[in-house]
Amino acid sequence: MDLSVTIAGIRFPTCVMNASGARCVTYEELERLGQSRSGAIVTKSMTREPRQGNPEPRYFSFPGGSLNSMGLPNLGYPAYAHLIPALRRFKKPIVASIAGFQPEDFIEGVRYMNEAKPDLLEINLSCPNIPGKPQIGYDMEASERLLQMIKAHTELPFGVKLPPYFDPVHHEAMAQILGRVGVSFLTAINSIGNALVVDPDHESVVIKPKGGFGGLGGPIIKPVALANVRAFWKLLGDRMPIIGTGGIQTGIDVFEHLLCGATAVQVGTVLVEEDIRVFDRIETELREYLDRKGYRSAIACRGRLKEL
Ligand code: RRO
Repeated sequence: MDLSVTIAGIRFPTCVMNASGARCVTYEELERLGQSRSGAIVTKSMTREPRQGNPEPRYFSFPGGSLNSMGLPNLGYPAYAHLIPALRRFKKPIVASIAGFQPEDFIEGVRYMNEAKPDLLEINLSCPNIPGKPQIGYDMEASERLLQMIKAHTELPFGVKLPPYFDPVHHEAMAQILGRVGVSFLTAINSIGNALVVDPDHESVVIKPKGGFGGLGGPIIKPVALANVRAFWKLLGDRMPIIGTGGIQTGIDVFEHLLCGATAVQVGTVLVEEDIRVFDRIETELREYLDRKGYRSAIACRGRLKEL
């Protein structure tokens, strides 16, 4: 069973990797991803300055999923630029996730990465948790301007991490932008922003930042994630690899993302909950399920979702 995939000319040994944010902030965490069965090492979204992130509690797990408002805790561009070369020894793709508060930040991050040479850049257009900073991906003009600027400043292949969209008009507008800019891949979806979980016993919100509003992840968001993967697949097809993320807990969940059109997938909430052994479990489950279905590779089922 071949679970390897290629995105923007980069070969991934398996199609299941960590989502940016999940156990990938520190050097130790990135090393552990290197040692694990993750198909890549994806960094936490990085910013110009190191950040502690938002006040705690800022992550809450509940039966349906997770709510987070981490607030971009990360080591900063220079630190990641310094440690990325040491991660090459794991012989799997390194994906650097770039964030920023203004376009110039992203350009600065790209400059650092031009030196550090990760395999791919994932431009985060969708962090929902910075007070007063809307998700760039919901502003089509700002997204295109930013991506064109990035294109002009790097030779590295780069993709975008998108927020969930809930109307076909927005999928179409973003697909056109991605085609015009010529990005190498898209990752869909980031957490569903500004959700609220209530603790009825304590008559309280469950996380501290932003009055309790945060990004929703985990099984509860899988249908929204699948819909976004499918919508972009139908618009872009073979022209743009899609990394599906949202609600993956099992090998069958991976299969569903692949059927909708994903080339690879990322796991966030389940990686936080289960730690890096989750990659072994999901890989085994995916192999068994594909085998039972008569598929010989992960890529063979891509996009093959039947419509009625
Ligand atoms: O750090 C965060 O609060 C965070 C980010 Br940058 C993101 O892109 N998505 C998310 O759910 N949390």
